[in-house]
Amino acid sequence: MRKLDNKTKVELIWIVAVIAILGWAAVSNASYLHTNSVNIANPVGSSPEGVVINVTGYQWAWAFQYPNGTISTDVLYLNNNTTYTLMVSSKDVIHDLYIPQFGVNVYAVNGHPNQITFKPTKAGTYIFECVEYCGEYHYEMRGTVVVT
Ligand SMILES: [Cu+2]
Repeated sequence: MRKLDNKTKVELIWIVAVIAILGWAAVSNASYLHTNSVNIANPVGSSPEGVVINVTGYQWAWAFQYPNGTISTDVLYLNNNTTYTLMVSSKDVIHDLYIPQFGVNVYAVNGHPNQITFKPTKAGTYIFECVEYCGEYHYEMRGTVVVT
């Protein structure tokens, strides 16, 4: 058998390393997509799952209305291991509610509510923000999600 020279060895190491990195990326991406695949916003209409929270974006804050009628502003209170459906709408211009921890990203459009379903599985405090530029104080449309 022919002995490999050093150049060929280095090349083989590079090839194996690149395949390993791409393989790892493919597997982690596939598992992320698998766990978040149901997390897609839809127009309101299909029957909502779990606890329904009405979310209203307006210049420049978010209001969350819970089933008992209470409203919180800029803090979203959730219970761990509970399924929620957010009914997201806007009072004025287009906003976009983004909660990266739960894979939630849903447009808030006046007259066209969208819904999204998700389930927090870890207690903690997370962030949310508006990711659609919506005017002068757009940066104020951020807050916390408190999961207990
Ligand atoms: Cu906004």
